[in-house]
Amino acid sequence: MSERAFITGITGQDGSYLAEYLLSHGYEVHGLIRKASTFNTARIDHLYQDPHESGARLFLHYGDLTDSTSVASLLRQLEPTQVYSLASQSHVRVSFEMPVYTGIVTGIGTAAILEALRRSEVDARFYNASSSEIFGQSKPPQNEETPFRPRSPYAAAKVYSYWMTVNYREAYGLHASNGVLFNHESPRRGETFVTRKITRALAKIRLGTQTKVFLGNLKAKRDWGYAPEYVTAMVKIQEHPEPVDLVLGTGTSYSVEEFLDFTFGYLGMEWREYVEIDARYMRPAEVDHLTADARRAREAIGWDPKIRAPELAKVMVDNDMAALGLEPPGEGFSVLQSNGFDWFKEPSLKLSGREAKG
Ligand code: NAP
Ligand code: G4F
Repeated sequence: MSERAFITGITGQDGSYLAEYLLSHGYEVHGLIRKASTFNTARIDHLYQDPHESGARLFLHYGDLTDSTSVASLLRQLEPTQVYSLASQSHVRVSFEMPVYTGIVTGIGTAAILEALRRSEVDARFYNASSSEIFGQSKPPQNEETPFRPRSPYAAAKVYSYWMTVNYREAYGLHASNGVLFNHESPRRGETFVTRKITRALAKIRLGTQTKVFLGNLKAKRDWGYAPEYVTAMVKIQEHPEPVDLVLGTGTSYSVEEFLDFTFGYLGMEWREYVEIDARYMRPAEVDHLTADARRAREAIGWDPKIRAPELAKVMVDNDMAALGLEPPGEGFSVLQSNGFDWFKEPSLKLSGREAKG
């Protein structure tokens, strides 16, 4: 039988790249989507297949992580061979505003899937989208032995989902793995995460429809990689004979300030003329420095990401400029081409007029 994947969070950045990757590798893909009053499928519309047509391999199902019965009945009905648990309230700053909701979706939501899987007795492998945020203030570089010191409701919920994944493996023998992913970005990144907020603002400043961008802490350092490379690691983890918990990142890190240098500098501009600090974007507790030590992943699954933040910045600026009909310098597109990223397509992104506030 060919592989049948069930993805929660298919409408998100990672879910969309993962669906695209799996479809291009012959999988049947089922995705959980939320009912919204407007369409929330922009990232996967280019993958849409009419389910009435024979040969369709992408199917979308309504559900919500806060309704565990919807997830449980889907798992029983679909009998997937692989489950990717990617859905989450994934914004760290927002988790301070909505700590309980974040716990319910990002923490308990994972437990609900694991429990549904156990009860259904469906023989599926399980992947949990864990996060480098679980390391919090633990000293970099962080690896599989680094203590967890979560600094936000989001991170605390991710610690819970990490240990529930381990627990279901140990207690019930599930092939359940954690991918502890460091920050990964792309042209499909949500508009309120700092990299995309910057590249989107820069494109609008070039167009003349925005004059400033308001940001928070510019000193924090992150290990920023390119999202399509990370979804291939998720699949490799599922294919690993034994369940594993692996740290995934580039091993390089830069400050937000340096990311501003890469993006504005790419267009020959000085970011200090356009950036203002707004205390609203500071966090009650910050994670100062994340850098992955991903040696174990390299050995276990042969994962070795190619794109680092300086190139990633160009990829994202090129895409956000093109989305506004501007002529980008194109160095980012060349980086992708020369690294063989031809298996995914960017949906035709249109930037909305609203400034990203997150
Ligand atoms: P994202 O773009 O924010 O996508 C989140 C997805 O979860 C969306 O599809 C969203 O649906 C869905 N979702 C949210 N609440 C839901 C609910 N109550 N029920 C069902 N679906 C719900 O996140 P991402 O960047 O792709 O990240 C994927 C996963 O990896 C997340 O778990 C995130 O926390 C984790 N992670 C991300 C990174 C990173 O750097 N990107 C690093 C480490 C870990 P809507 O489209 O309807 O909102
Ligand atoms: O882009 P961010 O919001 O990402 P953050 O908090 O690192 O979380 C992301 O990566 C995690 C993996 O480590 C994921 F688990 C999580 O789901 C998410 O994808 O912020 C990055 C840094 C922070 O230090 C933040 O304080 O940028 C700083 N920052 C400065 N100004 C800002 C802003 N962040 C945002 N979102 N908006 C600002 O205006």
